[in-house]
Amino acid sequence: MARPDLTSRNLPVIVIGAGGHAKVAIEALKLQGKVVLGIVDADPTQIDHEILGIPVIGNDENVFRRDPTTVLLVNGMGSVGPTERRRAIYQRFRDAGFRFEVVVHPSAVIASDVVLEEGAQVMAGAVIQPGSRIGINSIVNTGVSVDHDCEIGDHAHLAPGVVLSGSVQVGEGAHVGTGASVIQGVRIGGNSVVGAGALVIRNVPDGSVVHGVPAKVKTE
Ligand code: JB3
Repeated sequence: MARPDLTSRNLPVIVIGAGGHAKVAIEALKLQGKVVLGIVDADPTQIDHEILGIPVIGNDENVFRRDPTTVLLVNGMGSVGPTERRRAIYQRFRDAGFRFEVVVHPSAVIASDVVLEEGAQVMAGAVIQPGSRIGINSIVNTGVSVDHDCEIGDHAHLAPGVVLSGSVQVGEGAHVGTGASVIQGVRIGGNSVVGAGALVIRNVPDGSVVHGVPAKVKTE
């Protein structure tokens, strides 16, 4: 399960970003019993808005002026393709000494030996089978199925309804789109994008975009 040095620290949480992904993360955090101090957002018009009763308390400076040992952060930025923005947010705060909380919706089914790295997020209804590792700052979104011995790279995003068979490797920063399915033993390359609904039956090269049934590299 999650690294003990992260889950044993019962610190309050601040969420970065006040959009749709933050809403899903906050719902899970509340069900985990976490204290959420507030949300920070780059858009000044978001100030004083609330998500599920949690207020937007300022921009990122509101976090940077705090002592990094007194709060944990949750990355509320999702991705609908390239994952760089979410990764950059994680890196900026991590470089300043802040740590990221693991988010696990209580309805997720996670095998006892699964490793959830720092900042990993497992949303409602996800299933993760034994032998799998979920990388730093990655998202296993709503209803995703990760079967045995999968490796999900750091900063990767498995969008809602993705199905991975056994021993699938998802490279760092890859985005696997909504409802895509991947057969056993396939490697999805780092920073690649798998289109929604694709059926992946062959390895996906690093940095490529694939789509379709069966999935092929997009050429245009
Ligand atoms: O499909 C699903 C289930 N979820 C999607 C998710 C994965 O990605 C969702 O439907 C959206 O397509 C998308 O959600 P996300 O990332 O929450 O996007 P959006 O609703 O646009 O909200 C992003 C928020 O982050 C905006 O309010 C931005 O102003 C804010 N933001 C952007 N950069 C930032 C920064 N906030 C802070 N604090 N710092 C930044 O650097």
